[in-house]
Amino acid sequence: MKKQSLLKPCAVAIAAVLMMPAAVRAAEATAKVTWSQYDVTSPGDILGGPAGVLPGSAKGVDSTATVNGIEYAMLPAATLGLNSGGFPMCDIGDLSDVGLNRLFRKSGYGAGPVSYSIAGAKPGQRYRAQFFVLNQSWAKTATMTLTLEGSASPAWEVATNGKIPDTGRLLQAEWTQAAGDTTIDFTLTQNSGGSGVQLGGFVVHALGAGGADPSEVRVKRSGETPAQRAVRMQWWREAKFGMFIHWGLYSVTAGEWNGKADYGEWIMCNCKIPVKEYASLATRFNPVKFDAKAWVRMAKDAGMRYIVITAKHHDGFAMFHSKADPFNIYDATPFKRDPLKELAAECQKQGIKLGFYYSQSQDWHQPGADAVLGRWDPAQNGDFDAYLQKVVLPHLKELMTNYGPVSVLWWDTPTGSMTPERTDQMKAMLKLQPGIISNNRLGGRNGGDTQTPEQEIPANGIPGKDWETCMTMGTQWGYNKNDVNLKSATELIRMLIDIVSKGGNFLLNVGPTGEGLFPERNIQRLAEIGKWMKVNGEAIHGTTPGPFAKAPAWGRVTQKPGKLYLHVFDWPKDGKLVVPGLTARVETAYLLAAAKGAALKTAANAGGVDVAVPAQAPDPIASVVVLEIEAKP
Ligand code: H79
Repeated sequence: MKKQSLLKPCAVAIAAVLMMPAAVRAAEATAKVTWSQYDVTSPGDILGGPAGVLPGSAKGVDSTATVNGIEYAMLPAATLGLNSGGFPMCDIGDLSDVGLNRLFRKSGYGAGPVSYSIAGAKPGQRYRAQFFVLNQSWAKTATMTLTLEGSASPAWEVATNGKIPDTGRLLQAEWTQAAGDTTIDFTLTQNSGGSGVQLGGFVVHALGAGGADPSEVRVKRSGETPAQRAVRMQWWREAKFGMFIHWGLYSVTAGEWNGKADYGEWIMCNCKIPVKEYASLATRFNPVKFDAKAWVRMAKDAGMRYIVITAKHHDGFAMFHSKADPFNIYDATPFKRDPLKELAAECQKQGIKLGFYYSQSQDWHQPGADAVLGRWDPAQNGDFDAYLQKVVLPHLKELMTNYGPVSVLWWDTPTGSMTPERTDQMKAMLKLQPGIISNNRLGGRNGGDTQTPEQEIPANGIPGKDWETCMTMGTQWGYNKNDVNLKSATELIRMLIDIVSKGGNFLLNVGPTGEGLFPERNIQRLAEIGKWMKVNGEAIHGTTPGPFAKAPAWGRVTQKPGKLYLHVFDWPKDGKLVVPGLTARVETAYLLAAAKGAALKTAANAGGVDVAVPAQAPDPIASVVVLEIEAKP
């Protein structure tokens, strides 16, 4: 095989700062993987293309990034088979998707890993995967390890061994594809610490002998294309606002156990209630006041476009009629109804999407499942795989089969038991619902479709990702009669606006009672939100973040093509709403709350645009001023 001069000699000389021996996974077929770092001095270095062919020329370039003052070109979405200088070079997909992702969030569920899978690899072929460090300035610790792990045979695993490469450094791994293996799967993980690094420029090169036919070594990205993904995500991206419902056996306790208060849906664990004793709550669970039609109506009237309900929370109690296990609302309670069936039918009827929350790892009832704070009852001991086969997979199959269209699968609390072998089996069940959207909490090496900040709104959103803040009105998810200090409707509406202005969705929780009712305090807030949404929903649904890098002092901005929506929290006392930095020509301005004819005067100046507004805010919560602007050429 011809040695590739992928990097300029000088770069190679400066390079090889770290030559890391491959930490190869034991007991599997091994491939020698070299892992090295180089200084990057030109775009050609990054992408390996011969100078002047790619990506230095504009041909096929669809995005750029600047690192240390050098502009780098990113390969376009199309697979490239380029035969030059002896090796074809192939890109693994749309780099606007995979190339400039911020891979790791500072903490919590959003923190990596990111997986790639490539089909059509050639056994015996030598491959090289490359990426570069776009920005590590917010990686707070120098001991973070990045691991690039190949799941296909031969198994390989390379790590930076605690040293984070500097911004602008190129990292690469090389291996020979094993006999009979036509896929390349790899996963990049941040192992510990740090607040994140941004990586870019992923490419996989098939290294061939001189004159190799590119068609023979073409590497194609497998699975969904970014365009297909955009179609699948469309309803969710437009919906912006959904209802989370936490309802289960815990609701019967109303948050109290033996006089101890305040435990919501975690009461079984927090009070270490023995499995049998907790299960006996089922005899008292008879929520005859449950009314699917009313619940769906309340969500819709609040301006919500989807509902995600707990099919099974950590307590292991299935809120649907399962043939797989009797610990469910149909078989174990006097209720003898399947609320998820009723909800599914109502959601269909009223035209709102339905999704299921499912606690896949943690289950305090089933033997062998995990309990993140430790087991407290010997009845919980057992084998995880038995739990997986007997409970999780049958449950998922039922949920994906018996309830019509299921729009969301909301996993939670992934544990160390979420190995690729297990999560692959769970994910396979989702294939029964082709359009389904699943979150990033399955675990293993599954990134998921959506990021899930819990009880928080990321300061700057999560750029480049689909994300959804889930939040309670009070402090807990499951019904707790003592959880009475709720956010006000004003706070909740402003949070919704804030989230949407940053590109996210808001999944707002309701915890119904053991009788099947929404608590009055939740109903009241939903109604107030609905009142605001009825007037202003246009400024929420189907919008994207406003064009300004910084939110204006008076509120937030969302937009649709040709329209800016100014959500004003602090109404100007002098009747002049200043929109700093707006350069587009304003054609019309009006209050969303007023008849469309009532135009507001606008004046453009060097600093932006001033809008003359009435002295009184039309809505003390948030008044929306619409600016119809000239369409961008
Ligand atoms: O379903 C909701 C939560 O029950 C679930 N995710 C949302 C959507 C969740 N499970 N675990 N966690 C969130 C994080 C763990 C929180 C805990 Fe605790 C802190 C467990 C024990 C201490 C909160 C406080 C729950 C019990 C006491």
